[in-house]
Amino acid sequence: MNERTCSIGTLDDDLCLPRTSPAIDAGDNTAIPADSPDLDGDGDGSEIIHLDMDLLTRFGDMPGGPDSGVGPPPIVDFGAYEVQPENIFLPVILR
Ligand SMILES: [Ca+2]
Ligand SMILES: [Ca+2]
Ligand SMILES: [Ca+2]
Repeated sequence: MNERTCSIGTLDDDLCLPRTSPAIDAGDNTAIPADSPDLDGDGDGSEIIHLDMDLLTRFGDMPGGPDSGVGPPPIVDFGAYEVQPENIFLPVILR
């Protein structure tokens, strides 16, 4: 899996969030616009957009992280890209 390198502060940043960002799970679920361009191609342009700029889920939850946004979890992240649950770093414990 290609994982996006997330950094903020330089001109070549790609707007994704580092895993420590307070913007994760801090968006407003009620502010997601309608899927008028039908990004998911299901023929329904009246549903909310549930994909981010990478066409991955817009409603990912950072487990154990605060849900400081508006609405029930999973809460959208601020910005164009959602931190994806499968991309969340989990430490490996070796015996
Ligand atoms: Ca989220
Ligand atoms: Ca649609
Ligand atoms: Ca969370």
